[in-house]
Amino acid sequence: MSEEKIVCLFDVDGTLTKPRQKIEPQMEQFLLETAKREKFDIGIVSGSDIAKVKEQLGDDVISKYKYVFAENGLIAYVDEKQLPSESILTVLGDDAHQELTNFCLKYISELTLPFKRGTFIELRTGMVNVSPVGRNCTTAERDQFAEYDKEHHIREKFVQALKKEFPDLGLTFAIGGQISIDVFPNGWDKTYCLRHIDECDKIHFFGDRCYEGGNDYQIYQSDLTVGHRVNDPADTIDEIKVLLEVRKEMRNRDGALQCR
Ligand code: M1P
Repeated sequence: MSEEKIVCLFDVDGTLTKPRQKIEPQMEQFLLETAKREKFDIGIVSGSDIAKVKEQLGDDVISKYKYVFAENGLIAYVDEKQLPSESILTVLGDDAHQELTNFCLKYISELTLPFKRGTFIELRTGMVNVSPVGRNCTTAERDQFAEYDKEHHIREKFVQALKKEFPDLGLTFAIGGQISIDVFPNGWDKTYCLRHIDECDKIHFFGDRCYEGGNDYQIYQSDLTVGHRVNDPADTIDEIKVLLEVRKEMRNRDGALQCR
């Protein structure tokens, strides 16, 4: 009986790294060595753009892993080759994009937070990233805003307002990281990247924001994946070990059945 071909697909922030931090060398070593030993392919899927993925996983990320998907897979590399991408602007159009931008800027201008930093809106290839506090936060400021947001639900309220204002644009508003909201066309969530994965028996997805409204929700729930919800990078390692243990038991059981 041939070995089941699996792909392990990992979210980045909160799954392989602390939010917006670099991957720990032990984590990277564990991933690469385990995948080689156990013969599975690794995929990375992030809501962030490719520049941020490189900052966190290394400039050579594309040569380290078979699949690297930034912006939910709108920017995709398979075996180091970049695939064609689509732009949110072609789907949304300039008028709707401007309405969205104006609404967000107005909404943010009426918010009083403990502090604000610059870059409130970032237009990427496949999404618009909106941050009420501003993307120019230091790490300490991010953590501070994240705590404030937990208490005051700034982003949740913002998402409700966006859904109310733009019910017909076919957009999804997802809370991905610590300080921002990702806005993208319906269906351009992380399940988008699955179309780029070669035929295999199972895709195991590991992510931390798997609850409704989180940016791992759709791919975690998808029938095309086996979802693993994790709390942090250490938990990801534990989940991989459990998965491999179950695989080993199944292999042994199948082997024993064949010998009968
Ligand atoms: O974790 C993925 C998210 O990472 C960043 O989120 P934040 O800056 O809010 O922590 C962003 O790049 C976001 O788009 C992405 O989904």
